[in-house]
Amino acid sequence: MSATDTIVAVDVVITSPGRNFVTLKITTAEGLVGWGDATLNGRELAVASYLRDHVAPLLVGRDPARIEDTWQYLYRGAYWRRGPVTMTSVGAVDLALWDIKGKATGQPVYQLLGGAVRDRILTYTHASGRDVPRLLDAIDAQRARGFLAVRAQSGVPGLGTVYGVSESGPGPGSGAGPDHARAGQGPAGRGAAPDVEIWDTDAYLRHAPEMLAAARAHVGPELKLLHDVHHRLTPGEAARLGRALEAVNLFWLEDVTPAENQEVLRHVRRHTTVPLAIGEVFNTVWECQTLITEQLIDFVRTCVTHAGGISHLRRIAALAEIWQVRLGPHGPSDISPVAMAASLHVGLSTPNFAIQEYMGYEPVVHEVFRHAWSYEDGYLHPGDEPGLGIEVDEALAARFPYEPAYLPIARRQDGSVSDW
Ligand code: KDG
Ligand code: MG
Repeated sequence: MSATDTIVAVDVVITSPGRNFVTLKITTAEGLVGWGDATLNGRELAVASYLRDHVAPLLVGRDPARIEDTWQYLYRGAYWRRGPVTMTSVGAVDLALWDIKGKATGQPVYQLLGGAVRDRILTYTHASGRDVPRLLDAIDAQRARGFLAVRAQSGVPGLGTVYGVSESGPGPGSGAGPDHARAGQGPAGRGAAPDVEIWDTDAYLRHAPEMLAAARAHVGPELKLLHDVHHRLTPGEAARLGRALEAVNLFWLEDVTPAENQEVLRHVRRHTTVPLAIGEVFNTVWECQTLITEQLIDFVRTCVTHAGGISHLRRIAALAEIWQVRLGPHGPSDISPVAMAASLHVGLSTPNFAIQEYMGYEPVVHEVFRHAWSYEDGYLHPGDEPGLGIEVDEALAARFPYEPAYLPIARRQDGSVSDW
């Protein structure tokens, strides 16, 4: 890429190899191609339209080397800013431009971010079961794949399907090796409308401490155990749950409350020392500001795609570092391997990066998105290919057309809608 290279094409690739992914492709006059992930689970086409209709025309003719200026242009330059659709779009452009800069300089992106500060990145995966015995089997299956940290979720007695719990336990992917670890929760339900799940907080609060104590007794003291509440509790309920879980020695308890109200975490913090992780639905540093600067959380979970790309995740990391908050970015199977690559380049080069979520992908997803990143013995590494280290097989991607899909909705026993 010379000083005069320009962006000549901006394309959006939508593919659905088992689940929907939106991918941004930026091409330069000198033939460099950069890839960015723009997947927003259940709202995919909104991001695709934002990129195609409102961003692509602005990028053609711009200098691809000006990553920060382009970020400022798309974020500060826009009157309507923030929000998941906008920030996922900005994130996709940012990833693609870092990919181009890496390819132009022949360097993996982590080298451009200051170089490695660690040799490999600790990862956690998911284990779940309809009941506790099935959960314990699922945890064993993930330990057999080498994972050193596992998120444990189970069904709740008296309730039907519970979000984040795979009906089939570890599933047929078990034999495929850790790099093909099967998703612990399926794709967003395909169909014209979201599935409805019934939620009962009291039943969950009776069950969760028992379930996690059983998991700890089963695995012994060393395995890192995590648990995700998916924003379902009030601050009082969250504080009680945190206290009840202290003996389990969790690595983290995630998303205890809907965190629009960052201040409510003060109450939770006053009553429990359980480590807290929040942030996968946040899109900017401002949404984490109180949580970080008042040390109300231990881990910030912002995703490299949904929080404005590598450039913005690094700013969140820098603020968090001052306050001894560490990063544990979102990495479910509904962000693509392109986002996983970007998160790992940040992870290798960021001192306060603690752990990367890795749910795994179906084998066909690894074929559509060929990647230099790899998994081994509980750790991930971004690889040393120039840029993000991603090649997208566009012909294969074209064989899997988009299908409408939604995350489920939770209703309480009385029929009212529960918080996510
Ligand atoms: O699209 C939503 C999922 O990515 C999310 O619910 C998964 O909570 C999740 C997690 O921690 O991976
Ligand atoms: Mg979560």
